[in-house]
Amino acid sequence: MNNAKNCVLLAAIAATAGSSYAFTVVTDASQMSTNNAMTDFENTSISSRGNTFSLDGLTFTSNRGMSTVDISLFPVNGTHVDGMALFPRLDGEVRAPVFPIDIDLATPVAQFGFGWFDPNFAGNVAEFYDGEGNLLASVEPTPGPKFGVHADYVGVMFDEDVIAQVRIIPVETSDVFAIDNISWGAIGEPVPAPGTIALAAGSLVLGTRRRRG
Ligand SMILES: [Ca+2]
Ligand SMILES: [Ca+2]
Repeated sequence: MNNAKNCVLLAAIAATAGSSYAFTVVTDASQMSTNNAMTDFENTSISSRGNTFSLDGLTFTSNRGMSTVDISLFPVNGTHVDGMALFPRLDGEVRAPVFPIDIDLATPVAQFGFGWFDPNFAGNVAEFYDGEGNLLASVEPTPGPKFGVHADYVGVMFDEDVIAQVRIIPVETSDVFAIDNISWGAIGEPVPAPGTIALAAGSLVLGTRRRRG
């Protein structure tokens, strides 16, 4: 089922060969680290959010405005998306036209994924950029039936904290969508390998014994 996504992965590596980092495409929230932060919009109300909206350390931007909406009455509710979600229209009406949503991270992260409500056309894409605006990865959701009976999960995992911005771009302004259950997390400083820790502990014991002797 992931052939399409894998093709996009390879294409992304080829297209950014000058600054490429290896990454894994994520297709379900269960693949993401349990240490990640989560923005699920459940603490928001149904409201217009303007062209720029900040929540949980994420800054969302969409040129035609956004709103937080309740999608719980749609059949797909509970699969990748749930309850309150972010919708790329200022008036909150779940209809076309819709426009891209950019998400800026306060500090770069290694993992980023989200539920994509109702992707219907091939060519929708989530683009992942580093802090200098270089495209790192490009992942398309799997299209499905219309009218809110379908959702997909789109994400990537890197070995380094390189993701600074994510652009969610509908291929057509008529492909109404929303985003929810955003998961992101940094790796931070590399963790020492277990062998290194054991060696350091052994040295400490040795040093203690010498002092006693
Ligand atoms: Ca939600
Ligand atoms: Ca749609």
